Amino acid sequence: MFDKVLIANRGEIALRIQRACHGLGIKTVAVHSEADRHAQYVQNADESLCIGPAAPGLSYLNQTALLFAAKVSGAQAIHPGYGFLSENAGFAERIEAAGLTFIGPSAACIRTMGDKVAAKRAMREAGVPCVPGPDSSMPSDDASILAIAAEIGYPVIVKAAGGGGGRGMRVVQAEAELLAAIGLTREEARLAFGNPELYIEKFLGHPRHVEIQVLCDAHGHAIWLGCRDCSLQRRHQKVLEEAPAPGIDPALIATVGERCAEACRRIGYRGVGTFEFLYEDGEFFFIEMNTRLQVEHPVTEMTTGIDIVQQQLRMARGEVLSVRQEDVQLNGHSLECRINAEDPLTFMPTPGLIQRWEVPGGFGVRVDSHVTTGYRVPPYYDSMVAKVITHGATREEAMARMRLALSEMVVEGISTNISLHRDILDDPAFCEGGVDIHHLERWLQQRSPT
Ligand code: MV4
Repeated sequence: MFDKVLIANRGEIALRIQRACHGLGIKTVAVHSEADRHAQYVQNADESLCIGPAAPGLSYLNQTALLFAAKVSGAQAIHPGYGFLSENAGFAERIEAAGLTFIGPSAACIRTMGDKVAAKRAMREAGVPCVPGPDSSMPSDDASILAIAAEIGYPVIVKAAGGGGGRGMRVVQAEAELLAAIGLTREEARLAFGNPELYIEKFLGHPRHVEIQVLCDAHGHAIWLGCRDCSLQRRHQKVLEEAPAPGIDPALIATVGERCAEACRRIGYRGVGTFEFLYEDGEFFFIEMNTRLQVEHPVTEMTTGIDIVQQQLRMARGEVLSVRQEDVQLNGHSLECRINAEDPLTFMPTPGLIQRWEVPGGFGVRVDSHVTTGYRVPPYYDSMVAKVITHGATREEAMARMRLALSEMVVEGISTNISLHRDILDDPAFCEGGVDIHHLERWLQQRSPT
């Protein structure tokens, strides 16, 4: 049990976690870099500590500083948020070794899911449908490699076991290119991840990115909380997410969701997790599991009525899951627009002073943001400044509320991508629903040829 949590993150998610803690009567310790000293959520925490200079490596990624801050403040648990140290198994181990609680799954589960080959093997064994290809790392002899790829059938994709999130992968169209592609990807993987291990899969040409949220306690109970569609992305950065994924048979989602929950029971997973799938031609194919809270968790909250961060804290405190699968009612539709401090055409970050900040409101509208008028967006971190989330009985209603919400939002002093979101909500293909992972980049190219 813990009654004081150190929040090892910044920005909107630090505020989101702080609110969930306060709602449960848990005290909070905000840690911040020198650049975030004046943020509102730092002032509103029960205690705050500066952990280092602006550079993330010296502050939010500084494990020793974070553990020291927990010790001096008396926090008994650490919430890592997303990004930074949230999927670092070594950090989870150090926290547990210090006698504190890491708010997340066990270090062993984080490590398994960090190794994409081990993750796929575990999920296939548990009955989760995976992308065709062996669940073992690539052999070293050329003849075996060529045989594996021929068996899968071209095109194939070569991925680094230590990669994920779009890093360390290469598509191979034909046999003649395979061995060179493997050589290049192996060297990149060795440099980037310190792990040259690769694997090979069937390449899917036009999939959607659909993910399933799970919630598990430490007593063998696991439930799934519907799905999200995160296909609208640019350079592996999600732009707009929604729940549920439009046009997919709910019975199929339920079947896959139940497999995910069963896999969690099997491996003794605890806390929140996300199963990432590619969805193509009516089928789900598992690619990766994320062991952290995700940016887009609010669309699942809006459609299930479940406070995922509160549940995450309760699971970490050792409570028995109070929600049964049959209690989970998927209700209506939700959209999330990620508002970034960036140029809407060039996507270059636009840090600086926010001179005016007016956020939308009303029925079915939620804004998760740490920003206020007078806030200065620092140049050192991710450029997301707000998430605008809407809910409606139908997808059309959620979209109409989003158009209205975006029309009410006023940001002066810096550029944002609000106009991009407005344009996306006018795109007939997006309005139709079910666009693939390449749609946004294709659409951006057509609207402003470069
Ligand atoms: C793939 C794929 C096609 N076929 N795997 C990119 C991020 C990483 N999580 C996995 N990724 C992909 N894996 C197979 N077998 C296409 C992608 C991909 C992608 C996936 C999800 C969201 C956006 C994407 C953009 C480009 C490529």
